[in-house]
Amino acid sequence: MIAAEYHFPRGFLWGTATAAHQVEGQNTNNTWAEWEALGHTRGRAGRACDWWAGRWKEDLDRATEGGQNAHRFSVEWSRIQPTPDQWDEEALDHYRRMARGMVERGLMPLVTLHHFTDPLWFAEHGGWEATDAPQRFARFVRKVVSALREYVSHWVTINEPNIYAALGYASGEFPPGLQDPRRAQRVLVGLLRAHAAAYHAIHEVQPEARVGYAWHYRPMQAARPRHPLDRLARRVQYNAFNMGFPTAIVTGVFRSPLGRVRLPEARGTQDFFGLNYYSADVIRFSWRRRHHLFAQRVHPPGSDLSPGGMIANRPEGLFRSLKWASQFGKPILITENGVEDEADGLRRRYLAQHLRATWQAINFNIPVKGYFHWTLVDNFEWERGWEQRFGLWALDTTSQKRSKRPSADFYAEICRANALTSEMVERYCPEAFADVFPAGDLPARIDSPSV
Ligand code: IFM
Repeated sequence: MIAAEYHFPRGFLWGTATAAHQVEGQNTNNTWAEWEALGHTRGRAGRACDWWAGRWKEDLDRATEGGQNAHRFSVEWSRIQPTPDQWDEEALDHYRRMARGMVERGLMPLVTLHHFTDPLWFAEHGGWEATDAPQRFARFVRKVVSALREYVSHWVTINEPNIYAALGYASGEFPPGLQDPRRAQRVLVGLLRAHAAAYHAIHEVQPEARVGYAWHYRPMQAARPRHPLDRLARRVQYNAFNMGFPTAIVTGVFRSPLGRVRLPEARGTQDFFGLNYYSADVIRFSWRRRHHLFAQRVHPPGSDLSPGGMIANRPEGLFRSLKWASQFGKPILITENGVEDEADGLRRRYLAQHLRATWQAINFNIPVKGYFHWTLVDNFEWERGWEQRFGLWALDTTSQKRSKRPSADFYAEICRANALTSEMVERYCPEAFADVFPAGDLPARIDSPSV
């Protein structure tokens, strides 16, 4: 018997999110293939989930059977434009077939145009620091949108520009492996210009399109709330990581600790807000962290941590993130949320708690229109290689066999019911029941009145 339920609005989008390089396999012509070959990652993408060879079909069948009605995926620039003067129509056809395959399966496609990988020729030409990078990206975007517009109306221009710039140019874990905050800021400005150029290009080709970018937001607190250096480090880190890019999209001015850049072409280039939320941070000042603006990020004390220790399960952080995102006045899509958890011991309660936070936000009139879980099947996790498993389905990379984790069934029930119920939580993650359905807020059981 259902005692209580959190019901989502009609038409809510339920999906999973993937990215080309993480699932396709056989990518050889981009910066990540090169980075892996140089030995900077724990293992290589290899065949990944074998989507390029056609396994996207069976995985999308899994998504549909799992009650989902949307899917976020990305196209690989280096396949579509292998050299500056060459378009690979076969590759474009592949993505057309995929987008059509989604529509036929009842999944609304949400397409990301850039998700961390750059074609080698583009990187050799100066990457996002080159003055003509926005035009080059817009040319590619025009080509893709013209090819897919029959099936796709929602576009994410760039995934997590802040992660791309911070990890590639400040901490050095992503290619090109630099530790230069000044260049990280320059890259972020390049990505802003590219986003703006892509936004305008998409609307030229498809005026009715809905366009956004996917932003990785981290709520942050000072480790010692009264300590002036912790507070300063937190403020600098918060503004640099969370605020510069989204604010510039509203004002047309990018402000960073290193200066101010005017970008009038970026103003108003957003039809929805794409939010990627995983975890929250506590910030401590550290003299040793010059490349990180003197900030040491740690998990909030006492957090429920993922097995690899990367993610702190802080669902209230999602509520705060949604509240923060609502200031931009646009519909919000949760474009990513999930946890690395091979044994599936944490994922079910993480999911229940984060969906409760989402429901709460909706009830505060925050316009959340969809939720895309990261991810459908275990995929290649960048510098962490195959060590982290984010999938609702587990993947054996040798045999390509998929095995369903209990979370896949849980998520399927939620998607089908368009609701999270107390009965589901009791079955899938009883340890989180009191948190997800607090006795003080709702009766644990409401008995039907006898008639
Ligand atoms: O796998 C990544 C994804 O590519 C971008 N956002 C975070 C995910 C989990 O690490």
